[in-house]
Amino acid sequence: MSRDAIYTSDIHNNGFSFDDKVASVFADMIGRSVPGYAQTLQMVELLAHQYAQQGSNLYDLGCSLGAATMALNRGAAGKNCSIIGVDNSPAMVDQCKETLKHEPVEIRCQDILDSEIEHASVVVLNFVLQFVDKDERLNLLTKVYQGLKPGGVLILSEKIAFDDTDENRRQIELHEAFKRAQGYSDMEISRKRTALENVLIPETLHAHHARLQQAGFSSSHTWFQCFNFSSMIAIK
Ligand code: GEK
Repeated sequence: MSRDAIYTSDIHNNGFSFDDKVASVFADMIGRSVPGYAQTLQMVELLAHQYAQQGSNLYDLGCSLGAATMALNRGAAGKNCSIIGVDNSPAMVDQCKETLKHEPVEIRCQDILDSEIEHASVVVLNFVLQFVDKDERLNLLTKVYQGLKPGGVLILSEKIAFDDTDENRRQIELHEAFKRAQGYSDMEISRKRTALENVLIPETLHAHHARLQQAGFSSSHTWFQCFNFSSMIAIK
């Protein structure tokens, strides 16, 4: 796995995009940046095992290099499901397709706002909705809801914000302490923070649960939180 050293230099000062450079170090980057990332993958596998319905479709929206796609594949083993990963970054999709070329999964290069969701029992948005324009988020969740079969689930993992300013600052400090403990320097942390401004827009857990309800989900709950990262499950 190549080590993420992108923000050790200041050449990446034009914001953040999922380009070749990011794709080539992505596995290391997300593992050292998102507290609990490995656990979300373990639980995607467990939740797929629990909720995948025989012969249905399972979607990993914003699949990057396919880590959650493969977790879905493992979890749904033996249920004759179709596993579909979707991402609109050509760099991510090229690398994902190459890595998973012998696996029984389909990887599509497509905007998740345009992708069809049908006959689904499990849909995953693992740290992806945060990159989608806020005005489009309800439409996307509504489409996911409509594409799910009764009893199907959405697993939604996000970086989150807090209404209380002090709490928000404390959680950001803890996240930055986590990144320092993972070997990122203060300079790298600060450059990445600037690059992600206006690109990654976190919302509160309350806002997420309210939107899930608005999209039609009969119930949703938070199953994981570590600092300002969280994962929810919503049931149709
Ligand atoms: C994982 N889920 O390893 N359409 C398609 N893809 C998109 C869109 C969009 N509109 N917006 C963003 N993406 C993965 C990690 S990373 C999270 C997901 C992170 C894609 C984008 O190209 C990138 O690959 C992914 O969403 C976000 O479990 O980098 O923090």
